[in-house]
Amino acid sequence: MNRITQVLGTSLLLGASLCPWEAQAISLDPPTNLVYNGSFEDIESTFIGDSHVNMSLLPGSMTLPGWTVFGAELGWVGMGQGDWGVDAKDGNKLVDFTGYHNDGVYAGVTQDILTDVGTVYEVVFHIGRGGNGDANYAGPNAVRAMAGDLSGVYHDEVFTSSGGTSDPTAWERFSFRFTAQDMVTTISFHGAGKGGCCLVGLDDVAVTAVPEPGTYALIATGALMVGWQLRRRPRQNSRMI
Ligand SMILES: [Ca+2]
Ligand SMILES: [Ca+2]
Repeated sequence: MNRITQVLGTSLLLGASLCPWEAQAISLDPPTNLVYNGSFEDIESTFIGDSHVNMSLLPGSMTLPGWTVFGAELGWVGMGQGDWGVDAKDGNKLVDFTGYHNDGVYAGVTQDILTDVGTVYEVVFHIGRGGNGDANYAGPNAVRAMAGDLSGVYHDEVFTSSGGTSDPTAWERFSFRFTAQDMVTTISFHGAGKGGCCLVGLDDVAVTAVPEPGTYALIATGALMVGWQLRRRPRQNSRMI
């Protein structure tokens, strides 16, 4: 074990023995994604693809793990032999709000997540277009995103991707924030516009708690504690000799 590892270990132990805010000060864990299956993957082996590696899901369906379909038929799109050439942003599956119907009536997906009242959360998601080589896949595409609870909607916004060439698949990142007002928050996304006929893609959704401003100061305090330990240790050792 080198000295930096030893000191870090000492500091972490020190943090564990101190009060909660001091322990938090040296915790550098990445924020937890509160969305279950934000990548729309086949994590429970429920996907049954057709000849286009697509699974058509009707409103009310809960076949896609973590999500409930609403509004219209949804395409749960996979990648593989016979697919439409649309590449997922993450993993190998995505959802298409135009489904097979492609008629301008859009599907949506919704999920309830556990939240802390008063905490600010950031929602990050990706809108997809293209991948087929057909201009009908080129976008621009629009997705309406909402967050709220039984008492109302906190956030309601339409996000529009850019258009462009239809191949390869292009994914654009969007985000918004909301302050939770209940212990359960419902997030939902549905199609709101499309260039061409055939695809309004969504993939790679994440909801994470936004650290309070004071947390950054605490993290800096933790770093200073580690630095102080590194500087102090040689003098301690020299006294022992
Ligand atoms: Ca995915
Ligand atoms: Ca479609």
